[in-house]
Amino acid sequence: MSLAAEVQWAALPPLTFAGAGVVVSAALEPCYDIGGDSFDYAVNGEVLHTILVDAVGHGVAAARLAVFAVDVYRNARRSGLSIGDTALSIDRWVAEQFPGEFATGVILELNTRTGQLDYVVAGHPTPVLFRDQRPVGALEGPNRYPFGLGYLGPGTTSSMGLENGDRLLLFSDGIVEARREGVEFGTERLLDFFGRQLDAHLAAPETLRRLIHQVLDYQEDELADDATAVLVEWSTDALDRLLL
Ligand SMILES: [Mn+2]
Repeated sequence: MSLAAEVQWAALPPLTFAGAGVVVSAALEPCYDIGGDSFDYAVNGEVLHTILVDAVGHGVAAARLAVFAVDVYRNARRSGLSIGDTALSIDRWVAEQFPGEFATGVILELNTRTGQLDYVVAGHPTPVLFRDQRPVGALEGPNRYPFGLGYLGPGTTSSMGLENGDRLLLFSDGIVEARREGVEFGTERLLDFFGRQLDAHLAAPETLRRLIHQVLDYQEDELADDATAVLVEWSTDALDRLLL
């Protein structure tokens, strides 16, 4: 394992968590020299907190920046900061500690009792909502500046209400920008593939495993960037489905 991979993997939580009403599962396929993707989640009472970040650059520097961004996130979360203030905190700390660098990311909070979803998208591919196995579309709301440039202001949070059975797919650009002969894997291919897997009623970790293999196959096992996907399922029988 490379040093960059040590830095990256030591910071990751268990890849799947299932609780009452919610399943969160992630798959991270690093490229050869580590592209700087990372993620984290926690469930506090009835609220699921999740982040996915993608640091600029490659190697140890990118892994350190990604892990640092997640550290700031954890600290903010444990301090009880709102999601908007958490985004500001990451922005400011990354600007201070890694001047001239940045990380894109998505932060979300889901109330697993009511389905209330709050989120911030910071220069990152916008998560896609699936309802009844079909993509409804990308989450609405502004896509803000990445973390670390010092441009994030107040009012960065968007909100919506999920319906029972909804699934959210977070992903890094390494998934959609995987290339074969100059042609990107692309969002359309991602949504089509994902919808078909959801239709097969697979558990979240198996769905993600198949997605990563699809991306690897597409690029003939030579990723140019980390490919990461995080799936959040909100439903009353999410846990039952995982255990089937
Ligand atoms: Mn990337």
